[in-house]
Amino acid sequence: MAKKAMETHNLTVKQSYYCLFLSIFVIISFQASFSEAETHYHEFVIQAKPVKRLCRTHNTITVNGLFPGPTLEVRDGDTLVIKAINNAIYNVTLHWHGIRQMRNPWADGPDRVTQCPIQPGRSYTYRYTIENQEGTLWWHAHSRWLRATVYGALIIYPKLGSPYPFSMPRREIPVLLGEWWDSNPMDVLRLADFTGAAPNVSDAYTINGQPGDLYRCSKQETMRFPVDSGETILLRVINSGMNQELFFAVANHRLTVVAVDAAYTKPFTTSFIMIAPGQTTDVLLSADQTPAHYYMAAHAYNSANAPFDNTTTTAILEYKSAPCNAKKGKSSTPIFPQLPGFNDTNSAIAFTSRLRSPSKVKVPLQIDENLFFTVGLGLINCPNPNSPPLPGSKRNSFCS
Ligand SMILES: [Cu+2]
Repeated sequence: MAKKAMETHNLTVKQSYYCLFLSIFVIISFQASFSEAETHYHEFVIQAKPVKRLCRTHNTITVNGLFPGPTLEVRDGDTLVIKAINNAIYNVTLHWHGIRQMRNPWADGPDRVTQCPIQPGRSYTYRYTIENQEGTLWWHAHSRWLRATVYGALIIYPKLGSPYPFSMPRREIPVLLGEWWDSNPMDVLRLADFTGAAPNVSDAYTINGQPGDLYRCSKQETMRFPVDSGETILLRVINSGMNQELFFAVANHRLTVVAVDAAYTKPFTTSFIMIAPGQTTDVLLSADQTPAHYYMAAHAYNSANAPFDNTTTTAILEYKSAPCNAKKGKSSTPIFPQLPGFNDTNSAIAFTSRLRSPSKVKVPLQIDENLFFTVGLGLINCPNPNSPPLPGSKRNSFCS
């Protein structure tokens, strides 16, 4: 009897050990499958910095003194923790454009919609995880017109071991298109609010913060992108401008569109793209032309009968093996691309109508007629000593 009890006891001990080992194994393998995901910590100090463009220096609001701001590089599944410290004189928030903030609106950023603005001298920490998104996005200020200068690229690579759905480019270049005012953008908006008229149009477009060769006092700083002959380059084009839709092209090079707004597309080849503010477009470019210098350029697509900035921004695609005279920029000016005309709606539509999903999308055929609406109102009265009260509100607002 005692022997039997001992055997039963031994069996129970063995079973417990077995269970323990199994649990440890399950925990370890569970962690292993997620160990690739990283958490990235950043400090974004929003501060004024002297920035000289178009011959004049402005006290420009930047992140960490950079214009454009820092590029965030992560993988799908990673977490970003960004402490925004406001050392500027304006209230500010930051928005992570295109990130699906599922059940996490506190990190989305619209000023007075999902958070009170960060007051001068204060800070706020944004924390979010990338869930099943990859490609090019961007971040920007979401308070008044601070985003004219407070913005940067947000690049999401696929999970470790997952390839792009196209052959691996040898080089990747973020191309941030922007709009520059030869004044304080906050004053441009203030004036428009005061007069009721449309805000003044920008004075220049920029590529990675530089207007390029066609503007006064800009030629020395024009963005140059050195490339090797024969390589494939992924241009991650972002329209971080305030208002203007833009045409973009690279002289003598065709562009293969592979993604827009961090969603892959059915690849197609084009001589130009049209990109709206807030949008991103990833294009592959093959450096298969005669080694030389080629302009990439952007100008407005503007079909409305309204004033617009009709200037053109440029950067230079430089083949490293280009002859020396091209390198010194002396005898040979870079070749200029053909951009559609400002009001060429046919070209704009012809481009956008080619955007397709890479595979068939399942559309629900059984339509549920029950619609479910939710409306939320932010009822926290944001302390906002720096802004005048908004019409119809007690210093809190529901718009952005
Ligand atoms: Cu945005």
